[in-house]
Order: sequence, then structure tokens, then C-alpha cells
Amino acid sequence: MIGEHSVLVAIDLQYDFMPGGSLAVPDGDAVVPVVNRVGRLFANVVLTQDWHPPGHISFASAHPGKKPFDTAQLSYGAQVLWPDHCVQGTSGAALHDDLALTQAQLVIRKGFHAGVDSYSAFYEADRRTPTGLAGYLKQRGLTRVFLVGLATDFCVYWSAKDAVEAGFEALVIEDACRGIDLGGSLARAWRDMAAAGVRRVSSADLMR
Ligand code: VGL
Ligand code: ZN
Repeated sequence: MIGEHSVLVAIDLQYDFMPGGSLAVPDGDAVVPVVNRVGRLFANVVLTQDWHPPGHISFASAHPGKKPFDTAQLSYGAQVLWPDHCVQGTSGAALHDDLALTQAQLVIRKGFHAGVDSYSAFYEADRRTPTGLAGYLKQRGLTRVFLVGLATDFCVYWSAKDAVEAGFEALVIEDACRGIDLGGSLARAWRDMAAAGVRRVSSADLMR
């Protein structure tokens, strides 16, 4: 299943998404050993890092009268408002120390424009501003994208869908991801990914 044109994209394995972090994903730290185990199978690895300036538009604190997990209507559409998280240069924005993906060749930072969020590793939430990842993968001849990380129903979901849309094969390694699950978003994400042609696999499938 993993070949020379395969790449592992590990999404947002940062302290703010881990238990104790400001936007903790339930059981989020449980994926780290799984990611490390599958990571050994990949020669090509890309990491992503959610990387917001202070006062970012996705923060509820930037919208008077709103609270975390409310929704706001922004110029590019509906935006879930989050607790302040992954602020550039803070300890919460750092990648987990136990991540052992030392062979990673690229770190894509996203969400750094003050007025636009970016769940996806490929396109910002305006759906037009590219991060550069598609071009990088194409130039490297990498066509099969395996996704792991946090959160299944936000950044993993959007990244997987955009990967397919950009012409890549996308496979999500289910047990190497955890979701936030806001109002049924996790089941919806899996349904939507399947409909888009994203394959759902387990780490055990890769070890066979
Ligand atoms: C994420 C919410 C806000 C994610 C990032 O990594 O899934 N979720 N920013
Ligand atoms: Zn974010």
C-alpha cells in the first residue's frame, strides 16, 4: 500500500490540541505513538502546524459577544469560533515532543493570515488561497497522501477532501486521528470523505 510515491501528512500534532491544551481534542495524545509507528514506514513525511497570529479571526475572543464554539458569518462563509489556540511562537503551538518523525521534509504552517482561517493543508478557508502543498507534492512526484493527526472532523477532513480535489489519492488512517465532534461533525466528516473518494484505513492495514 505504501510506495515510493506515497507521503505521510501529519496534521496539527500540537500541544493546544492535546489534553490540557486550549482546544483539547479528546484522547488526542493517544495518536502520537500510532503516528510514530506508521511513520517508520514512510520515506516522505510532511507535518502541518496550525499557526495563528494573536487576535486571529477564528478566535471567539476576537468577536465581542461571541463565545467559543459559536459560529460567525465571515466574508468567506460560516466560521466556527474557537478558544485562542496555536498562537505563533507559543508553547501550545509547538509540535508534540514525542513525535518521532525526524525524517519529515516539510512543515506547512497554516492559518497565519489574520483574517482567514485554514483547516486544510492545501487551501485556506476562502477556498482560493493555496498553501503551496499541492505544488510541492506534485513537484516531488508524490501522488498518494496518507493523513493522520488532529482533528479528524476539521483539519484532517478538509485536508483529505482537498487532496482528492487536487488530484491526489487520499487515505485517512483512522486510528491515528481523533475528532472534536461538534454537533455530529465527526460522523458527517467520515460520510463526506467516503463520498469524495477518500479511503479509510487502519494502521494495522499498513503493517500487513
Ligand atoms: C483545528 C480547529 C481550529 C484542527 C485547527 O487542527 O483540526 N481545528 N484550528
Ligand atoms: Zn486553528
